[in-house]
Amino acid sequence: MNDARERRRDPLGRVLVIIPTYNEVDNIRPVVTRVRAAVPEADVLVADDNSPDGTGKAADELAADDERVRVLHRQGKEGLGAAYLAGFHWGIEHGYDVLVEMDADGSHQPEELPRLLTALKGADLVLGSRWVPGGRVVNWPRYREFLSRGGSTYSRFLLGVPLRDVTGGFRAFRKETLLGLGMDDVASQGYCFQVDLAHRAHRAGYQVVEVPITFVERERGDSKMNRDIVAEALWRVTAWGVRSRVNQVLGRRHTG
Ligand SMILES: Nc1nc2c(ncn2[C@@H]2O[C@H](COP(=O)(O)OP(=O)(O)OP(=O)(O)O)[C@@H](O)[C@H]2O)c(=O)[nH]1
Ligand SMILES: [Mg+2]
Repeated sequence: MNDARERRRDPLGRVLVIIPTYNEVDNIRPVVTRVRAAVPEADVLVADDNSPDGTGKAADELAADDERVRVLHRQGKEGLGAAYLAGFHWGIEHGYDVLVEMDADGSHQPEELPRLLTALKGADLVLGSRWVPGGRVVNWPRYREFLSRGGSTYSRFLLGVPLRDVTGGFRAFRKETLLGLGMDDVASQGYCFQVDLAHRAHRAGYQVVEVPITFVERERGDSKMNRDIVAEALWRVTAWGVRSRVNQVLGRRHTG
């Protein structure tokens, strides 16, 4: 990957922090304010799925006061993955070089963004990671930690991805990484979306680096995580893993 090595010497360029929202009216203002303070050189895109609680309107008010804040209004709830894909396309079309994923619910600390971005200078994709030394979770019930650690371990072994936190959603991508991993047929739901992106980036030979983060359980609003999202992740990861093992045995390249 000579191109990638060349690129890594360059400055990062324009950074867009994408925040998908569905019913985060009490969270959106504090999180956007914290992002703007932590990385004043970055722009923010709120990708709202027409939240019934008025999050989109609250985001518009923030955008009216700050030209570095933009809002992508989507028609209805289509899931986190679809909102991110729309945000990635918007960012690439508008000339951004780095696309950051971040939740609106306060679980991801904007103050940790500079560390993610510094790590991206030497990588193609940076994952904020709860499960590397130095990473931690605050106020998470035991079962959530079990589910998250278990999901990452299961994916690591089944997919052969040497990463500790593959389900997390606090990440920084170089534009070239997103373009190179074939994001349009990425599995678009919940955890699967994150697992699929990390798996594809690793498989395509990109350098993926994990940076420890402190993940804080949301204090306001409702989680959108549900049994269907977990079940989908489980069966999809299993299907990808089995397929890639079969292809290995048959000596074929795994194509997706
Ligand atoms: N645009 C959009 N955003 C969504 C959708 N579902 C979730 N989100 C946002 O994605 C982020 C993560 O969602 P959460 O509900 O916190 O899900 P989670 O972090 O997996 O679950 P918890 O750990 O329980 O909070 C939040 O900013 C949500 O508002 C959706 O369908 N559309
Ligand atoms: Mg959350």
